[in-house]
Amino acid sequence: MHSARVRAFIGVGANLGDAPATVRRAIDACRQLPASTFHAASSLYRSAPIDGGGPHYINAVVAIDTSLSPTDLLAQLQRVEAAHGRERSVRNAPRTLDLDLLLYGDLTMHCEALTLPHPRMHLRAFVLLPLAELAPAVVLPGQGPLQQWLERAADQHVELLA
Ligand code: PH2
Ligand code: MG
Ligand code: MG
Repeated sequence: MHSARVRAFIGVGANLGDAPATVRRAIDACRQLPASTFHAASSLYRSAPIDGGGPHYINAVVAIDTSLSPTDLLAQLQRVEAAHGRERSVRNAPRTLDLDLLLYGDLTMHCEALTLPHPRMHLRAFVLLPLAELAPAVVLPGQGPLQQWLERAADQHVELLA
């Protein structure tokens, strides 16, 4: 059976415990997602928390090709978060692992469980910089070219991990 594959981008973030190790393990977990093929992972980046507290974050972006629906993919990402000890408390609380579905092809959708593109991704250099490594020419559906948002976020300090 042939099912259509969609390029999806996943934001990976962690700011508790050994965050670089957690992000690397999460990237590996993305290689194992069902009905999906791993495409690429960005470098790791370090930045201060935005709209939240706690230690600095480590962030990365992963690209996969998937035949999972957006909501099935989200459920898989939440399963990986839970397997890495994520506890959901208040919004933007420090987290051992955060996996955000950023883009699902050029789909836009808005429901209680999932908004695509991720509603704040275009404002956050810690998402835009790693995404630009993988897809420099991508246009964020409904929001415009990634490069345009990257320029606007140029004042946010994000450090490339060696
Ligand atoms: N994630 C948040 C809130 N703030 N700040 C940084 N630097 N990196 C994140 O991944 C992050 C954040 C909510 O998910
Ligand atoms: Mg999240
Ligand atoms: Mg997040």
